[in-house]
Amino acid sequence: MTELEEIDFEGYKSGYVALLGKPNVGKSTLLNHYIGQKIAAVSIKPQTTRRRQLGILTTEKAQIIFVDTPGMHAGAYKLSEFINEEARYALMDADLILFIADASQMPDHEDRQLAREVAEKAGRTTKLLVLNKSDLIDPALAEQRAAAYAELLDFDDHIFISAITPGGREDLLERIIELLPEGPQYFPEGQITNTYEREIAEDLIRAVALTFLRDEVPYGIFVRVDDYKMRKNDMLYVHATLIVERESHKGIVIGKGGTMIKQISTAARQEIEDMSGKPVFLELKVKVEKNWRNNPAFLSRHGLSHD
Ligand SMILES: Nc1nc2c(ncn2[C@@H]2O[C@H](COP(=O)(O)OP(=O)(O)OP(=O)(O)O)[C@@H](O)[C@H]2O)c(=O)[nH]1
Ligand SMILES: [Mg+2]
Repeated sequence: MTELEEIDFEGYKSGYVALLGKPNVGKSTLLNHYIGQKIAAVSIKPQTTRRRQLGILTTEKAQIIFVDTPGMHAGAYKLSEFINEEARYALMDADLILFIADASQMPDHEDRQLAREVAEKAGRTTKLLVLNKSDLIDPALAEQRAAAYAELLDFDDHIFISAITPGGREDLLERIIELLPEGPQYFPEGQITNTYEREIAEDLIRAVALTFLRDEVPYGIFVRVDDYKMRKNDMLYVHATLIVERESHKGIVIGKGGTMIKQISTAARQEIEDMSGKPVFLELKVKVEKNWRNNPAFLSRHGLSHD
């Protein structure tokens, strides 16, 4: 018996809930919904999330610590090792695993690979199959889809939801609370994440760039916020650098006559204003760091390495 098990928490539940799933299934969208604020970047492209991020929901009955993770994927870059390890760490630490699937598609090799990882590293943890994007499927197909995903892993239960519409989301939350162990409030009541605003701003800028740019450029983008401070007039001043892998990508990010960088800047400023609740002055620069995704020194300097 551990020390925690000897304490009586009078029915209060708490624990770490890992949001796992291949890229683009809607993990960060769901996290933002439960937290009621956009703390995690979301985009239409896969590989938006690169690091683990906590979203802490404290209620009268429970404290649910969601751990958003990057979607595991097969990538040849050194950066992919970091991304996949981030998901693995969350998986090993979890009290409850939500395996998020895109119900609008059949399971594929990435779902199967993730299922193998989960079975291997968290065989005994409770696992819920969460079939997201159910707004996109024909209800007649639903149970057949659930059965196809249920074959991947020994799930304890499954539930259909849509991260962008009410309904299943509330049922899922109740189910999560039921399944969590009794425990203390690990984090103070008002804390909703462990990530600093400036890091969230980096992710938001990157997600905007992912959305605007053509396929070959986005994944080679790294955003670094160089300055993030309040000015006397109650304005938030943000200076950030978009780091790309090649000279040709720099041209694409800037665009003809600076049109692309202007579009990115306008949309990103709006996102940071929504997140911070303050008027924002945003200045963006573009810089080339050749092949940074495979550069151990760069990755380690920017916290993208576990070495
Ligand atoms: N129709 C529909 N779209 C959704 C739903 N959930 C998420 N999306 C969309 O799916 C896309 C990907 O969402 P994200 O939340 O960034 O996905 P993610 O799983 O965090 O992706 P990574 O961070 O890349 O692993 C976005 O365009 C979302 O708006 C849903 O329930 N229904
Ligand atoms: Mg994400």
